Amino acid sequence: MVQHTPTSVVTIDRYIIEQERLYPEATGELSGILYDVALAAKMIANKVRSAGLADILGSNESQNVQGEVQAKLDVLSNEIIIKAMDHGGRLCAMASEEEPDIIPIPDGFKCGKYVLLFDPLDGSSNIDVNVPVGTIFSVLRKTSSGTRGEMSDLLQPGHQQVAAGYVIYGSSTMLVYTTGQGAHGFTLDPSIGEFLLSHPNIRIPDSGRYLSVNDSYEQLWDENVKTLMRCYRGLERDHKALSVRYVGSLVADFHRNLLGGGVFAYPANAKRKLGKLRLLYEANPLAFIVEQAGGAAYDGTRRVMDVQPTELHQRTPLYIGSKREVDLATELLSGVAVGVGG
Ligand code: AHM
Ligand code: MG
Repeated sequence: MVQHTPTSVVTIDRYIIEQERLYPEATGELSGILYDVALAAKMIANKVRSAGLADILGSNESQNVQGEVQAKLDVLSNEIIIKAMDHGGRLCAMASEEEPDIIPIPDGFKCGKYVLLFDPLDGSSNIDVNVPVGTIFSVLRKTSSGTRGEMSDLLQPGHQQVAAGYVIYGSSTMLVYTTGQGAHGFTLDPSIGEFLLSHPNIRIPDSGRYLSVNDSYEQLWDENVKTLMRCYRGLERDHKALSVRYVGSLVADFHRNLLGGGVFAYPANAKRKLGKLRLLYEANPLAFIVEQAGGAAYDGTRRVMDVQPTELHQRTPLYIGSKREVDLATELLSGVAVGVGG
């Protein structure tokens, strides 16, 4: 890995090229995908920033595949990403949280050797109240033999990801990505329209400071989950009491815990047997990032990135963040001790 100090000015384009040069066999296709994602992120950031001015707040009449009302910015962000990515010749298919089926590369455009999965605007129910939202993406290598991408290319376990990342549209816009060589963060300098390296080689603290969970579901949790949450709150096992912080916007909750240490949990509950979050668009990409930063992600029975997906919009319970906190979840929910819990 090329080392940079936080004071050297490094654009995301330069950083991606430097990483690519470490692999003489690289064709540049993956780098091209990352450039295009960064461009789409800048376009979405611009829309999010001007949302209150441009009369694009509020919800559209259509519903997405999960039957949730789509905010207008969801639809716009979805279109921006598809248009930024479908003609580059590097992808053979895409899938989006906002689309029911596989998104093919239009006829006439070259198909490449990767697929892209994305949640164009996560947490969009928060847009109207000015809370940070985000984009999450995952890149996998095509495994099928034809030219066009197939469902099997999209339904791969998370450990097969070649790149993943997220963009947070907050007080500043940040893009964090990994290609398996650490997790690196870039902050958008709006005056020059460039993502600049601001957080090289992010490391999540081993133990947590924050607990992010929507405990209005507590009555619906099973006893093991309730015990885990009591530990996180310092009420059992002499566990340090974590501070509760819950935005309800996954990227914002995850980002804070990644930098400050902590755990985000969206457990299964009696009404949502698989939780709420999507394995392919949300859990897997963030799991790749967190593991690269020294943390962990667990689904209540196994490592998130080991789950073999069976459908595009599959949901999963999620415990993600600092290693010790996620190890404790693993121990209490599966009964197998994997680390020091207290
Ligand atoms: P979305 O993809 O429809 O925006 O839903 C996902 C969001 C996450 O950002 C957040 O962590 C979660 O839903 C919050 O759910 P809840 O309101 O049940 O706590
Ligand atoms: Mg989402």
